[in-house]
Amino acid sequence: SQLEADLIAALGRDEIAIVYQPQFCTKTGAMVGAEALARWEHPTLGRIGAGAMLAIAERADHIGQLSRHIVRKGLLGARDWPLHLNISLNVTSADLATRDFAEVLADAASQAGIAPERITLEITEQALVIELDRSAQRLQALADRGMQIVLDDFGAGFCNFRYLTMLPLTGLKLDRSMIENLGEDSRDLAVLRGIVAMAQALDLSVVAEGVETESQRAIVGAEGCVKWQGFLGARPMSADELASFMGD
Ligand code: G
Ligand code: G
Ligand code: NA
Repeated sequence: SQLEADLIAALGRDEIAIVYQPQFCTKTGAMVGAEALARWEHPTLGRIGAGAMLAIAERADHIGQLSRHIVRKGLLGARDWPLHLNISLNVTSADLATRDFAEVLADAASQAGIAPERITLEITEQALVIELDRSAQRLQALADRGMQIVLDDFGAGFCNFRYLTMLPLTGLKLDRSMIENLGEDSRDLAVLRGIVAMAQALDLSVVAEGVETESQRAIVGAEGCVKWQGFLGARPMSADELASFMGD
């Protein structure tokens, strides 16, 4: 299709932009890192989000190439960050199916001068269902290099609790649907509490995403989430915008 051809051209023309959304420590309020999010600035259609872009790449059999591009660009854009800041990258099933993904990531990190310990990989359940054993092995190789591995969108989707013990995870990232009604619906608070207790028993740290209000921020902090991310703190922004955000 035209879109598939456009995407292949976009990789060469540098139309794939990476934006970064800051993450904050719930205890101190300090910025502790940012999540890299990819967007396609299509010359005529305008902005295409990561989900649609990845689906097009998958159809065109270019997902590996797109992922490598995003990982390299995302890490390079973080090369001048202060050393205490972490960078989160999103990982798909196609990435985990790629034999040399760990090398690609490690090479990109070393070129950007970013220690593996500063990298968090956010994996969605969708990324795992394909072949759980193989995904677990691939993630172990990345964990062995020192990267953090977080299960993304936790609490949405099918939520297979087996993943929690089968995978070399360091944390959970709560889906924003779990945060949305905190403060209004006491049942959501009960669910949050239960999940944080379970995570703590498993030695997993919990990140809350989609935090939009001060009340939500206060609750996730009080309930033991170590980091939060959301429009209350900052929207996703370009590397340049992030530099001035950090400078303020
Ligand atoms: O920012 P946006 O609304 O487009 O993000 C939608 C979803 O797409 C997010 O939940 C995120 O997990 C995913 N996503 C964003 N950027 C990337 C990326 O670079 N790679 C992958 N695999 N997923 C991404
Ligand atoms: O699941 P993941 O963390 O990859 O999702 C990131 C996506 O969530 C991005 O598209 C980002 O724009 C969006 N997002 C980030 N913070 C908020 C928020 O506070 N509210 C809403 N509605 N979306 C958010
Ligand atoms: Na994510």
